[in-house]
Amino acid sequence: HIPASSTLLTLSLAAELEPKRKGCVHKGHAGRVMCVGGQKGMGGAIVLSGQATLRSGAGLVAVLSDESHVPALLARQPELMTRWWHESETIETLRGVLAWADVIAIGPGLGRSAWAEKLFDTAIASGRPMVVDADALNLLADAPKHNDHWVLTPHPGEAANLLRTSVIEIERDRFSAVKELHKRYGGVVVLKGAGTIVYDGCTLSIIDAGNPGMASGGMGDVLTGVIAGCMAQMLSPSASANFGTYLHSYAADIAAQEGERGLVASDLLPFLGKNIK
Ligand code: NPW
Ligand code: AMP
Ligand code: MG
Repeated sequence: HIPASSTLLTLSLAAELEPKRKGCVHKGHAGRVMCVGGQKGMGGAIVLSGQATLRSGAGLVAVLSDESHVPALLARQPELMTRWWHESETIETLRGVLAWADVIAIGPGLGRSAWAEKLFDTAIASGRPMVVDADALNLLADAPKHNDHWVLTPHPGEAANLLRTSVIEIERDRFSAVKELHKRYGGVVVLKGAGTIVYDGCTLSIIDAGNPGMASGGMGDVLTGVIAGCMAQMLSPSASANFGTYLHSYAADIAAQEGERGLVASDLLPFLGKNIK
């Protein structure tokens, strides 16, 4: 059942949240985002997040990943900057790398190794606004924390892990699940899947866009970047989660106009810059 207090986030409501670019803006004003993730074998996930962050309007984007991914990343998107950190280096060095960012997006392809844990703990300690996704959500489930400055983007599997329950229980009552996630972990929660919902502790939005073609690998990694790109442009975590989630589905609907079959996450990238208004 749909709670009476929920809002259907339609095209016209999303357009009101759309970030505006001033004529005199420069790249430093449009925000610096560090996308953190991509253990060996998972480089594609964090490349997609980095590309989506750029395409949603952030001024400068860096990807902090396994060093082995740098050549592929630069070949794919030379506008991205590259960073890496080895476990043999100090946490002080890592702090310095992360200090560059206005916003951190963490989790896609991150894994759950000791390297991943150090990246996650140091990102949290930086106090920066964050988008927390994928493996970073699983690390959060292992050591729960509450924070008002993050956006959490679980799919039902990650939500079940965060609430120590099953995917079936999450899907049985998604509205209660998103509220419980907010209560336990704080911030703004985007519960993904067919019928994505966003809860900021006050308003519960149902995203009125998206299609089944989105059920393919890498789609959530793009969403992480879109929300981080919105946060970098000075949207609040709530506005970033609502507008970013709508924009992601809106781009997917345009990309699927000729058919949903075979839609892949990178197909969304050219449409993330399209004005909604
Ligand atoms: P079941 O049992 O299949 O029905 P995982 P992941 C459930 C990276 N990637 N509705 C699902 O349920 C990511 O960034 C890298 C219902 C299962 O229990 C992560 O770091 C790519 N249930 C890492 O891989 C491209 C749903 O969740 C569990 C659901 C693992 O992420 C791919 C599976 O979740 C990927 O993005 C839904 N809508 N969605 C790359 N190119 O480098 C999920 N579930 O084990 O966290 O697996 O989401 O693939
Ligand atoms: P992830 O599982 O992290 O890759 O995220 C998948 C993304 O695709 C999320 O934004 C989901 O909401 C979206 N998605 C997956 N399946 C569907 C579907 N059947 N209808 C609409 N959106 C979907
Ligand atoms: Mg994902």
